[in-house]
Amino acid sequence: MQAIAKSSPNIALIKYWGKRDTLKNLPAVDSLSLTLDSLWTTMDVKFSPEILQDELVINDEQQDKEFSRVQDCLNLVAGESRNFAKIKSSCNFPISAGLASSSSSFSALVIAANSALGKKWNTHLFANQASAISGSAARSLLGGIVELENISNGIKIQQLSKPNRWPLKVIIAITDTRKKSISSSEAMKLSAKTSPFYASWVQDQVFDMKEAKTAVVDQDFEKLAVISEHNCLKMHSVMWTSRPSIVYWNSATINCMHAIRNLQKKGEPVFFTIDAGPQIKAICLPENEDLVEKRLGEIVGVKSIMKSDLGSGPSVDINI
Ligand code: 2P0
Repeated sequence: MQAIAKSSPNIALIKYWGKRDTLKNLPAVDSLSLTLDSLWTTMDVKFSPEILQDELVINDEQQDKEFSRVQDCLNLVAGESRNFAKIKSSCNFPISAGLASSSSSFSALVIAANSALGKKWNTHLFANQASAISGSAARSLLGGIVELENISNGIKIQQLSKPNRWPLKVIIAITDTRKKSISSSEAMKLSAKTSPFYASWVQDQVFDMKEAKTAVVDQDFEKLAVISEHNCLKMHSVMWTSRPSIVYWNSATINCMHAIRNLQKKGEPVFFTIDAGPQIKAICLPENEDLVEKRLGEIVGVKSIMKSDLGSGPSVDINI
């Protein structure tokens, strides 16, 4: 009744922002992402009748509150009359800081909980369970470049490109490791309710997805760069025009953007994306990885740099 799963966060190039059903946590738009490999979260889940209450330990620290989302996830996978569980998690990057920690955490939790119960891998089932808790988590169930599509009553994920087919590099400039001031979930609800641009954001996503998918199939870096930056800035425009406005950036975030734009002017194949936090993710080709890392590392306010290849997806270790 115990299993350990390891999963990596994913970085969306065509973003998920907004829900079409808040109760079922279904996304309003399709999305496309890169699964990383050097950032990871492990989840060790043990169900037992001898455990007297749910227990959650993250990076060796006991969590006494705010683990209702973890409990909701276990209830979804194992049913409300399940045994209590001991959950031990480790994460090698900052949590809740715009680095997609919920995607790696909840994908790993769904895999570990199902495996601890002896259930076999089922991509569609696991994706819908993960997505019900955290919309971005389903995409981390597959490696490489992944599409998340809305279907009636749920979602569907598929791998568009294996990690080695197009070996993109992701360089992350960390500008602030503090927890974000407003959760993505709350911020999305606010955007849907108050931004005058929300409806067109949802409508335009169909075109952006089509462009990005064509770029992936054709390995057209320039096309992927243009549509990804556009989609990212559009999502942040929806956030900025929410009331009250949601601004996750700081001055280093903007300076990193300018640095990347300057590299682009010199013909370097690199583009940026930014999620619900102040970190910049630069996507580039292997040959300009060192230059991008150097330029971002020089910017005042950049605290550290993390680098990743595309990953091959989660792994699991079962111990019943
Ligand atoms: C994404 N984000 O596509 C977008 C871009 C943040 C900005 O998916 O509300 O924390 O739990 O379903 O999983 C945030 O993801 O959101 C997110 P909920 P979650 O990556």
